[in-house]
Amino acid sequence: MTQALVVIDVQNGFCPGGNLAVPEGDAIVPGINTLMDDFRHVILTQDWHPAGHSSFASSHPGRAPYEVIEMPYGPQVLWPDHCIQGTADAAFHPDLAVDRARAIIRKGMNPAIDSYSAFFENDHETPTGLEGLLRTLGVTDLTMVGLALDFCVNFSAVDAAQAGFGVTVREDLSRAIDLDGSLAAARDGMRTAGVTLA
Ligand code: VGL
Ligand code: ZN
Repeated sequence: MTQALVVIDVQNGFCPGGNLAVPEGDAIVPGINTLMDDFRHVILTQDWHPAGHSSFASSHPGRAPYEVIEMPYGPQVLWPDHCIQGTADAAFHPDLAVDRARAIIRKGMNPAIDSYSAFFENDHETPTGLEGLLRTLGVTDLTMVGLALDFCVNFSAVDAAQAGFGVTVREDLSRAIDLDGSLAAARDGMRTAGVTLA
């Protein structure tokens, strides 16, 4: 068994003061830094949108953040503008031990498709390359932590389990947005996919 730690989107934009702040998003940083010492491979993901991204409510006249619209690839929650490439909002939390990371996977760069998962864009077809990286490294088992538990951590964990990795999500080192029951639905979906919630 070879393990990797995948740290999802621990960025200023998802921490208090950020454009899409997750309650207590910053509280998990010290624990994640400590956990990194237990892993040979540490991967970070970074939500990295071009300005005017199609997941932003501001790109859809008459729409407000947190409304849901139909996109060609399925329903899409509209978000406040967040994590725009090169901005402070998109930077990692300043205390995150980014130097420990073997690789940083950026996602959400295609203007037309959102990407919650670290493995595939929301069309569930376009890969980010993370699966190939992990397989090349011989990784079999993943521990996932980060933001937000009910969106990017959830989608990443389900995709990883479906790809055949053993997956554990550390809920104590993750925080949720919890939109209209999204946290409960995410927990159900992860359990159904065979993800261990710890
Ligand atoms: C995320 C919403 C939009 C996340 C990213 O990291 O969970 N959520 N973009
Ligand atoms: Zn995003």
